[in-house]
Amino acid sequence: MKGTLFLLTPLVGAVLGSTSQLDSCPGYKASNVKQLGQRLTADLDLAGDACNIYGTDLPNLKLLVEAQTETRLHVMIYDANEEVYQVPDSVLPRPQSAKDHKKESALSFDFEENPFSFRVLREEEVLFDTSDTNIIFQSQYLNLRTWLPDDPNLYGLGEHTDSLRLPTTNYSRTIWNRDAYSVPSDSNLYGTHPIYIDHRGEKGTHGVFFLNSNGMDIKIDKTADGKQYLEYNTLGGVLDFYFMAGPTPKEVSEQYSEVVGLPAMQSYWTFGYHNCRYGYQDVFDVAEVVYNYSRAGIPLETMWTDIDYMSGRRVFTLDDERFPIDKMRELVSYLHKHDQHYIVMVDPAVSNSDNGAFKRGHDQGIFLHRDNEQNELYQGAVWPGLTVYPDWFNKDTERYWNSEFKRFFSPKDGVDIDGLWIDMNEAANFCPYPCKNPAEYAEQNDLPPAPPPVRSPPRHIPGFPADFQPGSSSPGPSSSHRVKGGGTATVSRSVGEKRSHVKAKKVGLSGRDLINPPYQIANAAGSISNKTIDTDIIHAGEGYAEYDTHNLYGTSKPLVFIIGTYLTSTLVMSSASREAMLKRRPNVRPLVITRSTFAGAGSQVGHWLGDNFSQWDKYRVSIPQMLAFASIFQVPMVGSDVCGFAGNTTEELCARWAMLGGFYPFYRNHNEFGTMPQEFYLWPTVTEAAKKIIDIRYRLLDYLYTSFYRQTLTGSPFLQPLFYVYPEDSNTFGNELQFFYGDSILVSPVSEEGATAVDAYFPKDLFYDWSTGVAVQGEGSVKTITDLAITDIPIHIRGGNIIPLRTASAKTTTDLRKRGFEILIAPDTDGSAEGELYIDDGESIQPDTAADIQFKYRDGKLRILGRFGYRPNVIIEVVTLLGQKNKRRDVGYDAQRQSVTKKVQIELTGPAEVIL
Ligand SMILES: *[C@@H]1O[C@H](CO)[C@@H](O)[C@H](O)[C@H]1NC(C)=O
Ligand SMILES: *[C@@H]1O[C@H](CO)[C@@H](O)[C@H](O)[C@H]1NC(C)=O
Ligand SMILES: *[C@@H]1O[C@H](CO)[C@@H](O)[C@H](O)[C@H]1NC(C)=O
Ligand SMILES: *[C@@H]1O[C@H](CO)[C@@H](O)[C@H](O)[C@H]1NC(C)=O
Ligand SMILES: CC(=O)N[C@H]1CO[C@H](CO)[C@@H](O)[C@@H]1O
Repeated sequence: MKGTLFLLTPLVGAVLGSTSQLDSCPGYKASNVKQLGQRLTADLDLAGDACNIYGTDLPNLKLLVEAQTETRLHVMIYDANEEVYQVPDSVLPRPQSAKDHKKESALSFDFEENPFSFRVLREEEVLFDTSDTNIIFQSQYLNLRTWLPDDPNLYGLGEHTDSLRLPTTNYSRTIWNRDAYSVPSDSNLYGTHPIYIDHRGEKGTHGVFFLNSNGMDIKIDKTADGKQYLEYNTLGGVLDFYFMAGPTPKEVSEQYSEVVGLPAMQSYWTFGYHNCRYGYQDVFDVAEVVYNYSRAGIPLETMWTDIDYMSGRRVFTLDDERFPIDKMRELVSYLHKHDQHYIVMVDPAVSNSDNGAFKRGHDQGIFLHRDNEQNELYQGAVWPGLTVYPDWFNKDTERYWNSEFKRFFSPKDGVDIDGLWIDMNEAANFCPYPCKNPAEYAEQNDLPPAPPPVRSPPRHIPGFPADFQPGSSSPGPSSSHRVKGGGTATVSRSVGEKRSHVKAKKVGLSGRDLINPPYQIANAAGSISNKTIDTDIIHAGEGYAEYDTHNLYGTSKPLVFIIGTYLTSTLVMSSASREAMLKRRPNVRPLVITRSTFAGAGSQVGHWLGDNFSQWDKYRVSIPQMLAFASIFQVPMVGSDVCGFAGNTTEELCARWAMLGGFYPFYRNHNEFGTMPQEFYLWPTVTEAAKKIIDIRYRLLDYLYTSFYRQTLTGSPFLQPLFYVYPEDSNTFGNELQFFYGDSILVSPVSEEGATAVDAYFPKDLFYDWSTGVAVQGEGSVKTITDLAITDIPIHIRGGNIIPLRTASAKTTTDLRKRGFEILIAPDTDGSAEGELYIDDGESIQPDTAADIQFKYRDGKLRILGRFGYRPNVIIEVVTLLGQKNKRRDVGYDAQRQSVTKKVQIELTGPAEVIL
């Protein structure tokens, strides 16, 4: 087979017994097959009588197969007329074929003509095989099934809180973005990532990305006679697949980043510790928390505020009594003066009431409306009550969003935020379908809820301005900005011309039931329009239906860097928000943390794992959920709400979570309204845990920054499940409670309540205990690590690695950058090790200069080489070599740690050597 890109030999296969009632569908017959270089095309025509089960069968399809790179094969089956909806290129730009790749592709494609089916192979290994099942392509339903080997190791298909390695029987992963409070398992959650990794141990790993934004059920199961399969059941779009050849898990991740885009680099400070809660009563409360952290000696890098700051929970408003602008500006400037940062939440839904953001958006005609005679605004009920929703496909929405940002978050006279948090962008609508009367629903459900009492400054807060101190001033101006009920506009002024009903190509078939499609996906919220925007809403511009684009509402599209300008076309909420942040601070990497994501979102934004609970199972599941995002979906800026969001936490859980969160790329404590406070300073053990882990995290921050940066260049994941590092060790395939933090650090958190031990798996490799420095020989078995206090988390360094550490931690990441370096060498069994260090100014999108330094250790000599562009103005102060069991006479020998430490003074300005 080698050397042949496309094999046209007909396949031979026994026809299987009945698979489902869909068997009556005739499938398609291939004809007019043409192969030109790396491309193959064919016509696919319905091979018999239409079965019309879920809509009508499309009679004429086309097949396009492209070997796009040596490791990527694109297979697409679409309607000959190209009327069927396809994910807009402006939302997910399609990867192009490499012009000059070698003739030989790692993947080959073969197919059977009648009925049409196909296979994808890597050498002899069949990766994907649709034989003996008929492809179904109907107006509201697509079905395609691939056979898999027995007991496959499959990962991905997000967003979910199921196991990292997916179940293989009777498993259904529904994908339909929703506000999934409590992040339940066996349920569709906030995001859409229809990519899976199929890991076959020694036989290699590959990935399959289904580029489709419609609602779907992906089923993994066995037939009655025990044959394993994976099956796509989709409400629309086309069959558009990208096969990534691997053959290692890391390479699959890299290849996927070529398809959906490399993740965005984040600023240095964003890796500091963040604190948030929903339910801070007023700006005094927020200031007190900032003060209490500093008094407790826990480094707080960024303070956050949830929707509490808004007036009646309306976006782009401030609660004048509890969060008045003058005090908000004082708070922000206090934070900035102390090298700390501030972030607030923004929701997409705009309150339909007397407020500027609504009036301006209404005047500009950028809200969604119904396609009826009255051109009625589409309305739902969210936090502020009656709301309307920006239409991200309207070309004027970008300007609107930018100008609201510019106004409200103005550094001159607004709330000068450093990052942004976007929520409720699935989009959430509390009012259940059909939501006939959202105003009444809002009224009955207390939206917006009554605000908490107004206070004068309750307590002395040292260091804060006089008007934060008791007895200083009267409460803010009285309720001039209260939400007014009633009197809301429901009819849109006829701004903009009436939409044309002639649709461009790939916008969507007409005549579909956009509310109750005949095939129903297993959406946990019931019908597809329930608790969200009605799916029959038609967007401005091309006229996309919400039915097709629902899963895109909250997310992003990669930005293209062209001659110093960021260009975007269609903007969905995340990218619009990123763009708006960039407008405020050009060339500064914008931190945008979002709840809803679509494939490729990592190129713009980070993600917090949603509204979890303060429970041990949520603590545990945060690990596989984070790993899926960071290593598979290419959204590496990720983390869950530390100590848990909803419900009351406990001291033990919060301490353990503080430790685990120390290894989330995005490290934030967040808590729900009405639950007991859980700031780290509230309990002695949690304070101790937090201080200890932040100390470790900060000393390792440049290691994190370097590995994260590497991912933004190559897609090679920073955080990794064990099987990424040991792909041939089958004991690692199901491990989801330990993980690698970069290539060099194995983290094995305690996972059970009340436990003081953890059973940690150690692959056959040499490790070093972080706290004792002592070598641990992994034997491919579980070791029980005991006597772990609730302020302990087992950390092991993998032999063969060099880790750059700061010599000490600091109160802020700004101060941290003034600390010198310690180079920690953890040699492998043959006595060598390698590592790297990347440093730049910490925030520019295109830094002028950077230092990209390699460390190589062998035969007692450490060599430091690379590019030394950026001058960090600190030196390497110490070099430490682990694994020195035999007593040495050196001055810095530590018999207990079995290490040698040498004091040095090495400027990071050019190559150097150290003899150890
Ligand atoms: C398959 O899963 C469904 C839904 O979770 C459940 O109702 C059903 O009993 C399961 N069937 C089998 C054979 O386990
Ligand atoms: C800050 O600490 C003081 C003193 O321990 C405490 O009374 C107060 O409740 C704390 N405030 C907050 C918001 O945590
Ligand atoms: C919408 O969700 C609610 C529960 O939140 C449920 O009671 C109702 O049946 C659902 N409606 C539809 C149309 O799915
Ligand atoms: C959580 O703690 C608060 C007190 O801080 C208490 O009022 C509330 O009932 C607790 N909730 C639960 C679910 O235990
Ligand atoms: C803070 C927050 O957004 N919580 C909400 C999450 O969503 C559910 C509805 O699904 C609300 O009830 C919560 O209040």
